Amino acid sequence: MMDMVTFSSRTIFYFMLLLFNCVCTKAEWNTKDYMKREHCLIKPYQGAGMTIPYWDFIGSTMVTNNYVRLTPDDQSKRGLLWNSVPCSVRNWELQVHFKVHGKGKDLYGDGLAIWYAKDRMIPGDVFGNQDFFQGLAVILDTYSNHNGPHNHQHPYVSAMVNNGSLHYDHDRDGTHTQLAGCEAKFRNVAHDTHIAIRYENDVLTVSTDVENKAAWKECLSVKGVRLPTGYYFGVTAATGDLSDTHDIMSIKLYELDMPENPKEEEDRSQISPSATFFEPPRDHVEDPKPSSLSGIKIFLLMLVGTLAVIACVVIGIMFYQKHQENSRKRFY
Ligand SMILES: *[C@@H]1O[C@H](CO)[C@@H](O)[C@H](O)[C@H]1NC(C)=O
Ligand SMILES: [Ca+2]
Repeated sequence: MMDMVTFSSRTIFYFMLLLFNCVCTKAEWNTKDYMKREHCLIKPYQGAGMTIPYWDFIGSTMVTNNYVRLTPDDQSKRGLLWNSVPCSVRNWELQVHFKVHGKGKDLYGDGLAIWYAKDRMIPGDVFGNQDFFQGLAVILDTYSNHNGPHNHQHPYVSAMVNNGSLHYDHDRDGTHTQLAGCEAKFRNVAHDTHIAIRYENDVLTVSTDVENKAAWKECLSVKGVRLPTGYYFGVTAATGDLSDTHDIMSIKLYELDMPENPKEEEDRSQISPSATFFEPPRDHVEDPKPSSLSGIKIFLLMLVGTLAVIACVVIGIMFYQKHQENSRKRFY
């Protein structure tokens, strides 16, 4: 009798496991990578009551049957959605199915951000999350705060790595501190929009699928990115004077193939997030430094002037001597 009970509950457990895996990996073509259920947000979201297994949410975040709404299309909202299980996977790919839409035709904002960060559930000014964060942010910025001339359009996707010392500067749309970025027209489109963040062997690659082509398009790829293990995944969004609806349909984390030599792998649990390569600021033209620039110019002008004077004097002396010789010859 006991054996029967154990057997059947185990069967149900395995059947459920199979079912989850099927639902999760259905659309995946790379069978070597597998999904980590504990970092996954998939339909149906709700567990018992208003909770989502493995996820916490605060602020304006609202859970429905078909999406998790981080912010409605109303002013001054912040919505946070954070995974409650730290990620021990070293190489991973996070795929987020999202939707940004609203009534605004020309004015809308502010956008959303996808996080792999040390601290979770702390509201703040960086698209709903705290500033001076530790970890990685992939920012989907829909509103251009910068007043000066632009090198890029919005919506704009960018990546930022922070060890807690950097401030996200909205006035420059974060271009000071970004690793790289790209334009992506993901807002108010009728089709599905996806973003993939791949972190493999210290290479961070962000791709989008927002053009209804069912294919990933590379947005940015940066090597030399060091992220610790044990951080949390999260998604946050914010509205200000301008607003938009920011929805999350699904979040899926895939563990990627282990590196060839796992024995040489260093322990990443204690390192500080860092990036070797930063993009030079895009739309921030350095203010000219008149003193030092004209100083160099004056120095060069004086140098050229002095050389010209010396040359003239030398030529003049030579000419004079030649003339004197000629005069002397003429006299004799
Ligand atoms: C944090 O990053 C800044 C600049 O990116 C660097 O100057 C500083 O040394 C870093 N601090 C730590 C503890 O890694
Ligand atoms: Ca902005």
